[in-house]
Amino acid sequence: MITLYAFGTAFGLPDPSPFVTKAEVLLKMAGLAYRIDNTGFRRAPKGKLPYIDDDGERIADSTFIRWHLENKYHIDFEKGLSAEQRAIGWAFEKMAEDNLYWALVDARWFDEPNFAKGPREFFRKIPTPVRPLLIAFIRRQLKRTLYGQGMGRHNRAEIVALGTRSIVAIAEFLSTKPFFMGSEPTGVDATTFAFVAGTLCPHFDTPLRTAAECHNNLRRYIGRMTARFYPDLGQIAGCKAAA
Ligand SMILES: N[C@@H](CCC(=O)N[C@@H](CS)C(=O)NCC(=O)O)C(=O)O
Repeated sequence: MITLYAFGTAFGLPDPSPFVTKAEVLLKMAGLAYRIDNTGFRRAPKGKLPYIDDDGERIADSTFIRWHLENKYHIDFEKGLSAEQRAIGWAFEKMAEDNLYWALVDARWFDEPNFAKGPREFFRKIPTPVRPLLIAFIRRQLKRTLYGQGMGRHNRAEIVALGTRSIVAIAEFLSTKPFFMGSEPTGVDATTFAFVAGTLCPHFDTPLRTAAECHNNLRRYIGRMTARFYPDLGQIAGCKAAA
């Protein structure tokens, strides 16, 4: 049995981490049995979630998890796609993971009202005397990471402009198709679903969310993906498959 190490459902999302959601959707697409464990962060091989344990073998990082599933279980997440579509899928995935993601981090962790009702909650089990110190330490570290990555060198308006451009690109490529590459979901949908759902999350008030809400096709897409892969979750951000 595969164990997926995750943070756990939060803010109306399957997981606050889009990378964890991506990995879970891939497991669902593969039709493999798995269980979720929300207690593995401290033992994460690369210090991040997600990772999986597959019969004693630990694989960290959502892309390596995908490649592991493809290799070990002979799953083709891109069945029927042309080489051109596969290349486009990879580019969109990395745009979401390495660019849009950091705009989401900025909106959730460094906008004070969003931080107060969002990530601050992750620390609620930490004893009161050390909690503010730990929160300040983690935020300082994350700020440094954001700066090192590059996104943190921009002002808020510039960050929003970059994130919005990614949302528009996803919406325009999706266009009227039911799923990202056509009539059926493929591997790239695990990523685009996870990051668009995270952007639309109504728990956070962000200009990026407002930008995403303008695209009805994105809302229907999230509704469609949720109905297919998380039927028990109801709706994410009130998105219906047909609206
Ligand atoms: N490249 C990784 C990124 C995973 C990632 O950034 N996870 C974040 C949550 S969204 C994390 O665990 N951060 C904890 C930390 O950096 O301390 C993947 O694809 O899995």
